[in-house]
Amino acid sequence: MSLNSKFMAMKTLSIFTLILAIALCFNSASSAAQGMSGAGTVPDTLGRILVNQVGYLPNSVKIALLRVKTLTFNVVDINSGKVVFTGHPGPFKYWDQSGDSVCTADFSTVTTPGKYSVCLDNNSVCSYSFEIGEGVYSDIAKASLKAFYLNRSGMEITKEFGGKWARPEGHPDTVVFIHSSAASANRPEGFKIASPGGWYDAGDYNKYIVNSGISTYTLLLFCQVYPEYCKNFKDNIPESSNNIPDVMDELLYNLRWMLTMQDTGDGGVYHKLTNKKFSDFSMPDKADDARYVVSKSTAASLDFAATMAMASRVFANSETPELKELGKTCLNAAKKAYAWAKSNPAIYFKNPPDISTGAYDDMEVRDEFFWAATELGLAENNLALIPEKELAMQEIRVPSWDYSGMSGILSLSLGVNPKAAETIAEAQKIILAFADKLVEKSENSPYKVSLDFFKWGSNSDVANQAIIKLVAYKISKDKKYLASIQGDVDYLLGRNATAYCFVTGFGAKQVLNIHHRPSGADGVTEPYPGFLAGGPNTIVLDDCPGITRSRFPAKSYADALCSYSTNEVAINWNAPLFFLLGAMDSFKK
Ligand code: 9MR
Repeated sequence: MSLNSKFMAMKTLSIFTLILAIALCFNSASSAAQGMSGAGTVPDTLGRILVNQVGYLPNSVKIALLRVKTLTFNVVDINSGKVVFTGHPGPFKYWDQSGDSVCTADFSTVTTPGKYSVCLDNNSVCSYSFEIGEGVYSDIAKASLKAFYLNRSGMEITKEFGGKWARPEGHPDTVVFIHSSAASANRPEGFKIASPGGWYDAGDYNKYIVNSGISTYTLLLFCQVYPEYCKNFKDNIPESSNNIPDVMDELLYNLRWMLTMQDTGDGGVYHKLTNKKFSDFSMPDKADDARYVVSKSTAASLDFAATMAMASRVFANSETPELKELGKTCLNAAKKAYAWAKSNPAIYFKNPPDISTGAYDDMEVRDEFFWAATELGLAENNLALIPEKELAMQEIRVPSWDYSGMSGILSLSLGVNPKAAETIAEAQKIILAFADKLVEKSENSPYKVSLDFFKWGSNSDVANQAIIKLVAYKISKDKKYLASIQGDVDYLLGRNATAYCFVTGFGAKQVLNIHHRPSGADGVTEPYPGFLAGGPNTIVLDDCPGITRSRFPAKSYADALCSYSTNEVAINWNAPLFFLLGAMDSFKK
């Protein structure tokens, strides 16, 4: 399908969805209005009522946002049409990030499982519907992990596991050239290596160690924090029938690729495996430009070392002999990569002149050194490596591909080592204080979120903030974190200034046009499901000629294929999404 016809299809779908949404809203609202005298019903197409469009666990805090002033609001049971709750909104508050004012509509006391809407004006205007129930996050948690399977390189996505998104294998990467920037005595320029497997990074078809590191680590952390949930969790992937949990199987697909990115000669790790330039919007099997490994770097080697050391720790606790064995390989690889970084402490990656794909260029690696040393120290029980003094030097902000300090602190805070008790206690103190600050921010925020700064991939910051609170909850068992975590879920699933549910395939106001090559080229109208769109920001305002985005960061988003700065998807965004949704799904109540 050409790009033009794809756009037309998207447009048609958008119009269709709008009509459907109107019809649904009329239906729900008119059934809601049953038994109420003469209420005419107007669907809330203007986003006057912002709700989490997927749903809530029965005992969770449930807050919608209203963009209109009203004395009361109702919660209507869609099946019976009855008003089950009438409440009074909180004060109207202006948010400088969205440029508008909202008030809260708290209906937490509604706990009976069912399908509901929040309605105003004698139920003449109703929100998108949502569910209350113990299983509300099951499907979306599965989809958010399944997205990694759908983004696997070097593997056919079959109908059995990929449904309508089945596609031939792309990028086998069995022949990859050593780029001049990566040449060494044992592997000169043009030398061929095999580096198969792994996930495509994002909407492009390249594979980057720095970003793979944090994404794989986040899934490993999930396995560490929620082992029981992982044991029973299945998302229907080819490996689902083996004796390894699916989350672990999924991350193994990428981890095994990462291992191939190490030069076994000197232990250094290539920064990325890539085409020379971004390919056009073709399917993976049609995008067959030559592939190169480019330049070893300090950041890639340290991220690799940290992730491999973490993997060895998680695998050591596994019941599978195969994983225990792999853990030893990972630990050896980690030590070699760390040693390489120690001898090459300032090899900062920069794209060579003939390469123009993503850079993931990080000029500050103190945090990566801290993270790698911490993971190795924890994995080897080597207290001398755990950098006590460096701990206090780390910045207090969420993990991201270019900031690993918080990943080290998270790992330490969950560490079990009586001899390192003081350092672990210090890390826990940092996590709890950070989480408290995030909670305070969400309590004071008109939109009830901790996010107050919109970077590229802002939605992933929301999910990463939730990870801090979830780990704080794990450490302290203090329920005070739960409302704020729910606020993060609500934000991502529709209670935000754009009113979009940001996870593809879910919600009523759906993201349809992600900047994702297979979704743009496959001829299937719906995008690949389970992906988190990058989200609003004002960093690049001109990626879509003809589309003028809001100057307010929280609204500066375009559901358009061209909007690589707001509507791309990426593995380091889906990993915290899965962490958050999987955690919520594990709570059940
Ligand atoms: O997520 C990255 C963001 O923080 C950077 O500002 C941006 C520009 O360098 O790049 C983002 O990462 C992209 C990567 O370079 C290539 N694959 C797609 C990634 C998501 O947009």
